[in-house]
Amino acid sequence: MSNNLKSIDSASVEMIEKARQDKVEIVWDRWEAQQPQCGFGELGICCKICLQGPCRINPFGEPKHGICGATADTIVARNLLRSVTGGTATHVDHAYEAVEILGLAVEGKVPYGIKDIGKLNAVASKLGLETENRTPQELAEKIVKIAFGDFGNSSGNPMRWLTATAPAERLEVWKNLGILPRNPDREIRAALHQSTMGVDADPVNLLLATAKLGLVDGYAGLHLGTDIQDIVFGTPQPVKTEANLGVLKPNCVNIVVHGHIPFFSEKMVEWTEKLEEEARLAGAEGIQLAGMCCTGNEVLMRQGIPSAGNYLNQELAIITGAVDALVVDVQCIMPSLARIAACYHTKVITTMPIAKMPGAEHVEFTPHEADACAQKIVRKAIEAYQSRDRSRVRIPDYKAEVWGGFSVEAIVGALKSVNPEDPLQPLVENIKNGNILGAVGVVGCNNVKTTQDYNTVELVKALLKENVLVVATGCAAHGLGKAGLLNPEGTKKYAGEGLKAVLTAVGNAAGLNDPLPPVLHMGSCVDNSRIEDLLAALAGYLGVAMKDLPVAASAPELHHEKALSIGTWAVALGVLTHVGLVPPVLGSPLMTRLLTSDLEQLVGGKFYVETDPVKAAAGIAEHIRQKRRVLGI
Ligand code: BF8
Ligand code: SF4
Repeated sequence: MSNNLKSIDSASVEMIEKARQDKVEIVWDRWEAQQPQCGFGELGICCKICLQGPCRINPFGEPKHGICGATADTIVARNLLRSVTGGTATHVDHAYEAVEILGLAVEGKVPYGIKDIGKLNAVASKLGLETENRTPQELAEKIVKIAFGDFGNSSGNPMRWLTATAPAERLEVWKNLGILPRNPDREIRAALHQSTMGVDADPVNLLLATAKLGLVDGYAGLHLGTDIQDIVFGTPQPVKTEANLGVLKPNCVNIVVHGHIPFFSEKMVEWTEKLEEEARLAGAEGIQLAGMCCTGNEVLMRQGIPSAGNYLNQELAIITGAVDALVVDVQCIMPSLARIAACYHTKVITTMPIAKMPGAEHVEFTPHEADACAQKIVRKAIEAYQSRDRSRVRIPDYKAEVWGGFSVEAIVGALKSVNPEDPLQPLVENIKNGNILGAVGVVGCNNVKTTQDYNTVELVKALLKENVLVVATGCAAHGLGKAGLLNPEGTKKYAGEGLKAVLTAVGNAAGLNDPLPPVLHMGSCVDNSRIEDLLAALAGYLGVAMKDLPVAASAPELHHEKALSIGTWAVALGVLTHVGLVPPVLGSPLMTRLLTSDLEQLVGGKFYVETDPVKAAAGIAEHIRQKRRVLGI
């Protein structure tokens, strides 16, 4: 753990100490109990795909082969493909449910609608649909049909959502590599088949399959999910709110939503507002809803709901003693939550049929019963509030102002205040003249193996000093928010002179009387799709390929399989992708070389592994300078 510190977030540090006093075991204790972690696993050379295993390869001698004869290269490549397939499956399942709900909404069967006609038209146009003389319902129906068409595609042609979204230059690259995905479900199935015992032993072939799964994630997961969610809930526009555990209120019913599914959390926003009076009747001043992880980002972006923090904050929220209900849907939810909640009055409520937890209450959320379900949960929280033990409450007094809601549409909107006719011109001009060196998307998780938020915040501070514009999503965005990097003060404090001048000019032109934040919060991990849209717009404007832009991506504290699948997609887009922790691939020197070097010749992007955030920022800045030299700017 860098610096031997568990977190750079003062609220976390305070709650870690309270957990110790309350004698509650939390994630850092369990991490310690796991030391030393298995070296074979860390290197990716443990295989338990079949029951002859587990087999382990000795990187320094014998054995060199698993029982079936698999080499370290095969084992690492198979494991990586399986991880990326796992990550991809989460986003594709998420997006599929979004499509299902839009389909039901059009039929009037569920309490959702079409909120953003502009986005509906934009998505229809990109899919090549005629938008004139069609009602929103008709258009939505056609969009749903095309999405489901991808999931039922038996033709062998590539996914339509992908061909409609990705730039032509990329399609050509992927076609030549033979990695254009067809039906997302089929690709997930094929990848599990390909990587099971006794099928593919060729690491290069397995790596190409991994890249293909990255594309499935990008287009049948991220883009599909974002497009549909924007249609139903609206495309985010700039909002101001706050982040950190200090957003919890001592005299309010505190409800935290955690997970990834806005179809659920949006209903919670609606019903916490509608049932506020019931909370007052129960003796509270009102209801404070806060978000955590990516569903937190979804409601932050669209509704300005404050953030209670990121992945490593989830247990600490309960430790405050002030959370009445921690309501979870899917992904990144620690199975420890119910055990910890049992030491306090907090109700942990699971909502999804695929994500239950022993010791938690389960209130099944179905789109048809969405309103009744959200009401029931809010009432359970109000009930729990009445049994809160005030002697055990300590809400850390830390929170920072956060500006969010920077969809591409919102960024273009802000730039229009500088140049209404040609909004991208000021941005491109400032990239060309060097006021902005380049742009980096900082994304991904926390990981208990490294100090919470340290890699993310230090990397970003170093990039800002170099006049690199940063956009952020996921738990990285929460971390940057807590550290004060998502508000105008962050610009004044951390941005280099050129970047500061640009952000100030745009902020003033937009009538904000303040600079834009140095880091633009673009949303959840699914919203990484928005970053591609921004890159595609910039590349289109400059008339260059995306891989030639002075940009990079970074996941400084990744832990989830989803971060690997998103990272694979970013590399396939041609983007240099930094990871701040070493993925389990070093046991195969061949795979390590392919991922961190040779891939660049094939797709234009590659992985860059550097665990020191300041060195990583220097490496990324050098990469950006190199791209600028090639572009002649
Ligand atoms: O999808 S950043 S810890 S919450 S995986 Fe999970 Fe990682 Fe957070 Fe969101 Ni993304
Ligand atoms: Fe061992 Fe091969 Fe089975 Fe893996 S697939 S567990 S290497 S025998």
